[in-house]
Amino acid sequence: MNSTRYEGHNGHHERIDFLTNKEKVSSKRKFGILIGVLVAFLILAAVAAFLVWLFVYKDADSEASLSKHLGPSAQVFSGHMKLVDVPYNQKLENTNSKEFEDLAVKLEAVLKENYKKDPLLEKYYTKSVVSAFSEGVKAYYWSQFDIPVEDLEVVPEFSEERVLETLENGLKEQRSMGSDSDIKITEVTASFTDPRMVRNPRANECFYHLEAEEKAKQILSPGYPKGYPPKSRCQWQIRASEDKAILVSFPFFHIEDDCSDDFVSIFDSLSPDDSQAITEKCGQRPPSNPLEVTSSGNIMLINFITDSNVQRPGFEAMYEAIPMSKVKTCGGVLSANKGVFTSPLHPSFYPPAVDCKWTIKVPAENMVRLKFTMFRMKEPGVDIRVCHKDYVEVMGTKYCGEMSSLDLTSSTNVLDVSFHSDESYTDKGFSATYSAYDPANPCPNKFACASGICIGKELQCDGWNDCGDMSDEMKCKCEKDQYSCENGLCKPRLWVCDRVNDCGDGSDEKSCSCGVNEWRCGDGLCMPQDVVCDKKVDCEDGSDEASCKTSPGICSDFSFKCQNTECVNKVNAECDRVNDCSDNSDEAKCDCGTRPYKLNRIVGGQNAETGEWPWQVSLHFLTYGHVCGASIISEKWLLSASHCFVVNNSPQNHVPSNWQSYSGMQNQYSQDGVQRKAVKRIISHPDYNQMTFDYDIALLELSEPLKFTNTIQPICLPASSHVFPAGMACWVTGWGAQREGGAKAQLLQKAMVKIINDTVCNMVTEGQLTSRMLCSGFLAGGVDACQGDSGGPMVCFEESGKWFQAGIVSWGEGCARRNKPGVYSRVTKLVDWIKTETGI
Ligand code: 4AZ
Repeated sequence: MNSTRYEGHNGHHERIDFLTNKEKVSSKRKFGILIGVLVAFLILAAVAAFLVWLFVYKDADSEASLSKHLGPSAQVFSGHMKLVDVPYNQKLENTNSKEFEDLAVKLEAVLKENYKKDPLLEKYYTKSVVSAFSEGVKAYYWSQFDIPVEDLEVVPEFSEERVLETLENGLKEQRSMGSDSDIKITEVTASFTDPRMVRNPRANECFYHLEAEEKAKQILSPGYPKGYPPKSRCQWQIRASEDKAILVSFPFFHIEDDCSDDFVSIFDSLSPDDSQAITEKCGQRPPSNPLEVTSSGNIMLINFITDSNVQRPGFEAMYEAIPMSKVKTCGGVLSANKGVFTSPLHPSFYPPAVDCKWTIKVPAENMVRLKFTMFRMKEPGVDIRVCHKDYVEVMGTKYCGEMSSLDLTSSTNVLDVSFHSDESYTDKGFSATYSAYDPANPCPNKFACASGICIGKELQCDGWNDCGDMSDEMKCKCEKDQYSCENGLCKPRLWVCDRVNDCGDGSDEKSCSCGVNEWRCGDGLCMPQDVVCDKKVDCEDGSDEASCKTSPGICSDFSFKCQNTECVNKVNAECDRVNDCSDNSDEAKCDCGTRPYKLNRIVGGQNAETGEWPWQVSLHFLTYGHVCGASIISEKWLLSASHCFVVNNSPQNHVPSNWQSYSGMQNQYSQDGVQRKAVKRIISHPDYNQMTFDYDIALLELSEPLKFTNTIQPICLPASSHVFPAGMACWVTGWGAQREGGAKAQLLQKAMVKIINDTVCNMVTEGQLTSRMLCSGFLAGGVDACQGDSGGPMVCFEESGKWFQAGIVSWGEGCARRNKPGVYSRVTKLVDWIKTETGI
């Protein structure tokens, strides 16, 4: 084959004649290979074409007319135009009618003409579609522009303002010069719109034209309740007769948690026009907080958009026509001595575009006390200091956003309260109570706080801030058992030198230094100086031995013990990012106590943020739902309280299969990011005492390991030598009752509690404290763990940048009572048992 080449023009038969036998065989094989390669290539091309079809074309919007055009650079604007001199004809509501077609074509031409006047818009303009008409005569439209990827830098110039300005200029021109078109437009809106929300008016798939009537009718999301399909694009256009508004309520609502993936958006228009959006919602709503929205006119548009990832059950909605008077009538004169008033339709969302004014008029010699018991007027992009959109105005101040309470008092006997809602985004609004009071005697038989509220007389000068503004604790003459703070407050003597700044000016903690030859223990007690570093623990918290410079290898109870039996005489040496042990065992197993999520630093209220306490676990028992808390200490082990599992007359509590653990949970009604694991084994501490709650600790082994994520992480266990000093601020978390005897919380709650010194703790618990317990909270009451928080963690942040678990919620007398702090199992005293049982 080397030297023989065929150079003639004949077919390959000729060539074969020149070949040897061996070459003949090899040539046949080559021909076979060539055919094989060709076939393989064809198959590959077919597969590639199929994949392109599957991912590019099939995945795009199913409406063929749009999917061809909406590339990554498609920019869509939607809005409405108000027409004059066009008689409204019911047939315009039928998108298949000739009337619809004729008028739509004319308007689409007008839009095109207008865009042509701006070279930038003309360049990228693709098309305009009139999607609906409504009484008034309003035409709803959308316009699409396609910007090639290479021109994307010009996008900043290509703005909503530019589109609107072009359309408005078109209107002005038409007005001043007259136009050949027989259509006059008096008003136009245009706002940037998510391309997924625009529809061809004649598309059938998941597109509904509905008529609201007095009798409520139902809407279901596709696939409800089994689950909506991926990439759903649904739209419901709802109309009512001209004198009616539309009320839509959602008895069931559960879609994905992230609104950038799946969402329901509702408009006070037939266009998905952001300037007329009522609301956009995602996630799951409990039955106690249903979504209920109202239109300001007789039209409404609901959009349902989903991505291809997570699918949830969807929603059920009811729509009905309600009298316009119910929506538009509000405000008035309130002349009773007390009363209640609310934003329109509260607790449903108030309608867009309403203004109300209430004038509260009480007898001439009286004044008005006004209390908002619920206040929620939140809107995207609003600065709550300015409240330029929806607001309540009282005595010249505008209020908006979300407030847990707002108390106001008038300066005369008349108080005006105004409510304003603009065209876009509404919320639940407010509920307020008012009452008349006599300024000469504002609180008959009660104490009047500076804020105007009244409290029981016995609460004045008792050391507790009952008014909330301290006014009940000012100018007090202190009793014998009270300490007189420098700022004039009186505090129980018990609180002096407890390392908690009870006075607020630090005076109760200032003169706590001990004598010249004395050492002050962590709990405030004074000891002779020579107890320090005598290798004997004299202070209860070990502070006299904790920071001693002893020769390496010499150990005290408060030294950190390295794996190689060396001792480190340094407070809290473990996981502090400094290698103290020669075998570095103090920095081993330190993948714990951190939270991956960047959290919003400005947190109001007590609801925890997602990922804020990633070691928190909810334990569900049989069909009771949440019963106890727990914490993650490794992939397979949870830490909780024994009293959750050892219950008199209830052997069921000790059966592992009766429990389910939920990690990564924040909302009891939402499973997003949650890992549910069955419990394989429950190990209660053998010395747990049901009478005294001593050794109230249990370990749960999971049936399969957790996968750590942004919202699921283990907490650090402290070494037995770890010191959590009195006064240290720590956090307790759980879904327990929000007040004594109250209901369990739906959202994870957090509370800051301070470690209380053992002497005080033992006193206030009337001697019930054992060395396996510690107190945390506030002797003043008000902040505490409660029923349902049991087993959950109390954690403290160390300078090393890690969170350590100091306690397990165990018991207490009631919840948040004065002088009755929460009692926790002391983890440092039980950590050796934890390590022995789990091997972690
Ligand atoms: C309980 O019943 C409980 N105030 C837990 C904690 C506290 C009280 C009761 C502390 O699980």
